[in-house]
Amino acid sequence: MILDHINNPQDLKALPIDDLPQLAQEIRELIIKTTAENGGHLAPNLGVVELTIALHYVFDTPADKIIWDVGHQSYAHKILTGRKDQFATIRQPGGVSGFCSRNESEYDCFTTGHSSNSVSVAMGMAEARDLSGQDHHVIAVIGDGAISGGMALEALNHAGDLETPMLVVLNDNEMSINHNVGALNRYLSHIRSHPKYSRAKNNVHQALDHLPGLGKPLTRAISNFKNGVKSLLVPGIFFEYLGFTYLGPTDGHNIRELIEILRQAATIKRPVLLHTITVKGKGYEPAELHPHNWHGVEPFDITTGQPKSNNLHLTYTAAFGEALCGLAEEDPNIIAITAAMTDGTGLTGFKKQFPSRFFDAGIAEQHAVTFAAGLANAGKKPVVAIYSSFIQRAYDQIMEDVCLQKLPVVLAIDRAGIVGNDGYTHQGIYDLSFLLTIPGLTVMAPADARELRMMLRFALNSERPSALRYPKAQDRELPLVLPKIELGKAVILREGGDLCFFAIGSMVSVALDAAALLNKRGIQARVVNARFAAPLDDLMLRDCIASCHGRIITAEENVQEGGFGAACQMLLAHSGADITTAALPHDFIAQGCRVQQLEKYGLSAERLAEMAYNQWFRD
Ligand SMILES: Cc1ncc(C[n+]2csc(CCOP(=O)(O)OP(=O)(O)O)c2C)c(N)n1
Repeated sequence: MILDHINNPQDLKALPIDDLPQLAQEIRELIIKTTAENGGHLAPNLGVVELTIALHYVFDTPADKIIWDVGHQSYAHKILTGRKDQFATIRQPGGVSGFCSRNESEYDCFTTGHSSNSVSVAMGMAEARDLSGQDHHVIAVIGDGAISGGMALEALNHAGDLETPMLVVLNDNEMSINHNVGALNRYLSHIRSHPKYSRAKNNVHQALDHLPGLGKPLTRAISNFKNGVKSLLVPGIFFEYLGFTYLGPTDGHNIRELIEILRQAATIKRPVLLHTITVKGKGYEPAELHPHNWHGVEPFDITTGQPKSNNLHLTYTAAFGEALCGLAEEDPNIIAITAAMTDGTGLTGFKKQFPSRFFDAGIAEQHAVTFAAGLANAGKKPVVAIYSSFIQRAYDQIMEDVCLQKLPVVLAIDRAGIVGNDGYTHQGIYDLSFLLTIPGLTVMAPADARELRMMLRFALNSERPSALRYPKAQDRELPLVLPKIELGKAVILREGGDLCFFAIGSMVSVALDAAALLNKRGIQARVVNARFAAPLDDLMLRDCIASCHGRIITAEENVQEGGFGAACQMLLAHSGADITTAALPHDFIAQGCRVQQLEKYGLSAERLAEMAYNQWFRD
């Protein structure tokens, strides 16, 4: 095996180019085998194996800097940069990260996970290089989905203007997670479908540039004519107008061709955009055939392509999708919006059933939220479904365009809480804190899927902006009748006078279990399902203080600072109550198993019961 002898880019550079296709094959096999065991981003990684080899073959990393947008496609990069032997631990607790991480390797020069920032990062690093009189290369590798994100477009606009030498490699596989959307995508597909333009490009440039000039007016006319003809004939003219030298499109699986064009790009002392065409899922047939099913996968059987565990339990995501379809049947004003995460947010069924009322805004969380504000302003009932971590991008839009204007937009915030194997960049553990600062926003979290349905209906009937947050978890139905939702009203699920668990969302069932454990020790805990983090149920909190000797433990799957518990503490600041907040630490939390991490941070039934016992009942 060639790969046995490759531990870093220096080893790679010692290989003849003819060996590189075989190396690519071996890396692919390792990626497929490992992803089948651990799960991960299979299709994006299979598409960039040749590109990764070529980049490390031509450039001199880590002195030259490569920034992988999102970083979900960095597996081959990790294998080639000293992490081959740990690769089996990818996405596992304590193992190699599934994204690029500055903590992990000097070859990962930026920690990534959120899309569309690589051009900005690369540009900053390139400017700093020039200001410091250094001369290394800076390269951003960005997908055709990510390049349509607002940040990437802002950076392209700026980079072309500054003329700082840098290379943007556009990895165009015609896919985001689902099929790509938008006008830029149509433009790229136009270039892809006319490969002959590529070969013609240099000739066209040269021929036009050598047309003779005959006096000023004629020169202007000829110049206009040249630009007109170029825009018809030169691929990538859009990028050229932005100030980039456009190279390509080139076959992203032909290593020799890639090496040649990268060497050429490295000689150009201005911003260059290299457009490579790749196949998402390349080399594993099921992934090539259905790349969107293979973007991110759970462990699977390589021969059949079937997932190893068949999970038939209802997730909150599925419950949300079904509930929204049911409500949309009753109300034609309901509209669903995703930011490039149709499947992930459970909207696939809605898209099929109500195609004209479904919008995929692309990787554009900010735009998706303000687009919803526009719809709500004109009388529609928009529901924007976004993961907690990604909606961080739209904080300003929620504040200014939705809440300041009191528009009844519903934010359906999925993956709120610990997310598991994706780790640091994807944790949804800050949303309660940043949403609670916004005046006039109703913030809810359901205790089970039935309550999620009730809350969604409540939010859609509300005249205020609402946020509804729910975890990456399966439903565990509470064995209780749930009273109807009333704004800012909590409900008592279990009576007890020794202490009170005042819990929200996923922590309600955990608190019920903790109360059952305390009951075995003769301690009676009241359990309250808070339902709302804003507005808080002031009366209920004061009743709990009076009925439970002022002993309250709040519980939430969010960081401590600025969260639900902190809001309760603030509300009761002068009440004399003894409030303890059970929450996640104010930190960035690494990849791991959700259940184990909740246990570690004190958010399991055993740990909550222990907390109560140690605080008030140990003699
Ligand atoms: C801000 C943000 N929104 C959404 C995502 C989720 N996400 C991860 S990869 C991806 C698609 C990226 O598509 P593309 O750039 O074309 O790369 P490909 O996976 O096709 O290689 C999306 C939407 C994210 N990582 N960051």
